Amino acid sequence: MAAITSAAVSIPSFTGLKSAASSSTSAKPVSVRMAAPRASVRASLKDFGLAVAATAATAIVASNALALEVTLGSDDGGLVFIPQDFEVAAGEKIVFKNNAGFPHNVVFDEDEIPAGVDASKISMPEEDLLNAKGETYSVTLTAPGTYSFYCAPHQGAGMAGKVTVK
Ligand SMILES: [Cu+2]
Repeated sequence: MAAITSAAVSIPSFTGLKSAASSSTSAKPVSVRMAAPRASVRASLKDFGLAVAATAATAIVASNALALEVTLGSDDGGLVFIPQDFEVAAGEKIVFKNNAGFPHNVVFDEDEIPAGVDASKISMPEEDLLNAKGETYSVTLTAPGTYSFYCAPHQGAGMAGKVTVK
C-alpha cells in the first residue's frame, strides 16, 4: 500500500498511465469475465448441438443398421434359409446373403403375401440367381402381414421361409 502510494506520488504521470491502464485492464477483465461465460455457454450449447446432431446421426445409422440378415444355405450346404421363419418391422431391410449350396434366389409366393402386394416387385426374377458366396439380395417390406418365399432352384428340396412384417 505504501509502495503504491509513494510510486503514485513520485511519478504522477506514470501513475496516471498506470491508473488508466489499470482501469482499462480492470475493465477488460470485467468484459472478458462477462464475455467468457457467454462464449463458453455458446460453445457448450454448440457442442451440445453437435452432440445432439451426432446422436441423431448415430440413431439414423442405427436404424439403417436394423437390417435383418438371412443366410442362404447352411454352412454345411444345407438347402435352407436361416432363419427360416422370422419377423421384421415394416420398412426394415431384409438382406438375403448367399452362403453355401448355391445357386439360390428369393422368390415371394404371390399367393402367400398380403393382399395388394406385388410379388414381382419384392422377388428376384426366378431365373436370377446368387451364384457366389456373399452375394446379396435386399428387400424392404412395408405392408404388414405374412409373406412366404422360396428359393426357385431348391423349392422342391424345401428351401422356403416365412417372414411376418409387423
Ligand atoms: Cu436355394
